[in-house]
Amino acid sequence: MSSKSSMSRTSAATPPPVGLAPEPAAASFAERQAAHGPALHAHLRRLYGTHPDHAASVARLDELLAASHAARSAELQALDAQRLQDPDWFLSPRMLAYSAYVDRYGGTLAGVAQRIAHLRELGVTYLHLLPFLRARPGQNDGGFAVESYDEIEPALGTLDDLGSLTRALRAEGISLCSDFVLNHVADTHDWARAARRGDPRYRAYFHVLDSEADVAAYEAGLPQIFPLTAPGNFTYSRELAGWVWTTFYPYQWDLNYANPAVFVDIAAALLRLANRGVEVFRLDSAAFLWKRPGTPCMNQPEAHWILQALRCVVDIAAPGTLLKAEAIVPSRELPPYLGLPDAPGRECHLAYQSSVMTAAWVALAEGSAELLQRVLAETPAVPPHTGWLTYVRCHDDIGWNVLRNALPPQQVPRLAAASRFYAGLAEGSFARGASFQASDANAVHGTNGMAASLLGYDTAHSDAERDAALARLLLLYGVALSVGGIAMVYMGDEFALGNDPTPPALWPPGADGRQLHRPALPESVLAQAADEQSRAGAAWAGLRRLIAARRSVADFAGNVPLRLRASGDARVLAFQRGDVLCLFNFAASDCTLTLPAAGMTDVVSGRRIVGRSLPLPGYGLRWLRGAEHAA
Ligand code: OTU
Repeated sequence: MSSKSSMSRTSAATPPPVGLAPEPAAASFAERQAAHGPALHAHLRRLYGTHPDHAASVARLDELLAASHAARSAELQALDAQRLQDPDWFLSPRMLAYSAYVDRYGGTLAGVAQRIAHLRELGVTYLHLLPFLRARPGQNDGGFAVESYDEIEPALGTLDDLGSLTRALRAEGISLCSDFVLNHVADTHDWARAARRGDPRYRAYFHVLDSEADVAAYEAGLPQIFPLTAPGNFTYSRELAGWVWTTFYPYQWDLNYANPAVFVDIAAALLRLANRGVEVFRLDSAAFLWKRPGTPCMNQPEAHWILQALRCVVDIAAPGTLLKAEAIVPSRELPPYLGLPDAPGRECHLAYQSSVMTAAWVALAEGSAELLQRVLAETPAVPPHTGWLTYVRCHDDIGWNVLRNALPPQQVPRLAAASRFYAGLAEGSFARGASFQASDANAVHGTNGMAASLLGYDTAHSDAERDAALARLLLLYGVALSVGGIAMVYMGDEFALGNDPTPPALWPPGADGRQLHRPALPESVLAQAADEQSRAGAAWAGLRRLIAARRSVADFAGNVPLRLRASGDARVLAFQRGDVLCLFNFAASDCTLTLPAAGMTDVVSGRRIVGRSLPLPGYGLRWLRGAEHAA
């Protein structure tokens, strides 16, 4: 990647803050410790300074960092050195993420390795595999109830398989991203078992409330993540004679990060996985790490300090490693996960851009770019050496509530309308999704469904309708690929794979509505890729054309700022990245735009546009070079 001009523009605009660690550079362990140790110790002091175990846990952590660095393979240390020289390596427009469940994609970890050719053809450089560590038997929230951070789920393979897979991926230039479920453990994890046995040391790993009055006091301020399938945030345990904090399912016990031993044990678990070759950690439920009475117990300052401390940990002991925040939170709360104003860029390297993703779905339901444009206008530029993870769909529902505060109160019903639209309940809806955790059709919670099913593939009965569904799929992926950051393809979307056809009665035990968008990707679908006449082949070809074009545009690097442009048409979103003007028509109807300059070049087709008038078909997108001359 060579976007020198844009990179210098970014760093010129954002001078490094005073008093923080210097810009990373290839450094020895001792130098890294000298650079990041003071910040790490400062974070631990403000989190745990008054805790009786503070000094001992700092000493334990320092030892752990040295031991972990010493145990790191030569290959991984070489990778660390390379990345320290190029801290923007992951912001290149060549980066492309792919997210899949191991069993749904390749059956096992070894099976995933068999599909590397497919990843290579798509252009993937970052593979996010959903939880593959040993999970609680029976119900386990798709693996998000982890029983051991040091074992692989037996049905998926072994630690050796993980090692082989990471090496095979690395040889192809693909980084493995693993979920790191750090907010909670399974109720069958050794720590939870010890707590239940009455060991006070491990009881202190969890939040155990003594009285129903305490529970009620907390509940008053708390949101409910699964109000229908797991109401409330606490679960009574007879063995503990108290109420355990369980934000998600009752078998997912929230860890108590007010206890420094929890922080050190979690940091140790993360470093062991990093030394096994995991290059990126998806920090699950990062917003929930700190509890404070009278608040929603999300996005608390201490949660950010914990993440900043973890960042110091990887910067010292495994500096080639990336941290990605999974914080599905209101737009305003999201930017701090890339660094608070007093420490820009010193938290996670990446964060899910859930506001833009959700607003793009609203835009499509409304046939208007208005809300998406507003969200983009309110999104600050990312700090140096950080970027967004941009996406269309993932393994979770589309959670409408992240946009609640982006709308004036009287306009919140727009979210309910979008939810109804994608559940196929609105007049003229092409979607076949389902509402998630909503008690009635007007409630605003989430929407489930594969992109293809939400975008009209299941309701298309003519070629024109099938073309429209494909255009919508490419429109949303076009936004994710050009808005800035690492774009992620959710498994199956590259083939316009629809909802899981398995009847709910046959879903895994305890599966909730999100199972709808967790289908398997059979070999037969991959085999259709070459046939552009097929549904799978047409999506594959269209998406690969966009991905290839994106790769050729240096201005699509994650550190090139986005500038909104007025399109002159409410249906059309317009923004500029460097020299490239990006246009997206969210309505079914065609329109004609006036371009800022004559002679612009279409990045995808390579064609030159004659004059300044551009017809943009319904659901059409254009990436046009030559905007800088006009600016
Ligand atoms: C995360 O998600 C995971 O992505 C979910 O798959 C897990 O169920 C959950 O944590 C518990 O581990 O709020 O910010 O669909 O958006 O549960 C974290 C709801 C989360 C998810 C929500 C979520």
